[in-house]
Amino acid sequence: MSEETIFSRILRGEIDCDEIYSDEMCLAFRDIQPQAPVHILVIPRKAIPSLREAEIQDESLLGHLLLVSAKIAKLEGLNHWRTVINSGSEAGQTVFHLHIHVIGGRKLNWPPG
Ligand code: DGP
Repeated sequence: MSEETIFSRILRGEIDCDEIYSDEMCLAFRDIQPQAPVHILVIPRKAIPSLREAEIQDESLLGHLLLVSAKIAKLEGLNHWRTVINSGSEAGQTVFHLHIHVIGGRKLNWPPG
């Protein structure tokens, strides 16, 4: 059982978002605190708290999220980008509804902080 998050409220339309893409499995919208010129979040409609809680039955959903991430990056005109999934607060996760960050539009350094 996962806890209610701000992303559940966005999925229900209770909080506005700058929507980029939507289908039966996921929603994508611009991050409210962008870290780069393009910063989009791809979230499943299913409320999985983080990748730690993902299970084998989520396999096709996780693949779908990655493919949607790449489709969106290309639609945004990106030739290179970074996809990030933070798992756990020490890794930088603040919203406990699994999400993929799609970040691009500038040079991205490695290693990350
Ligand atoms: P993370 O730190 O990996 O859990 O990423 C959560 C991201 O969610 C963070 O970059 C900010 C973004 N965020 C938090 N609340 C909202 C919101 O209400 N709307 C939008 N568009 N983004 C949000």
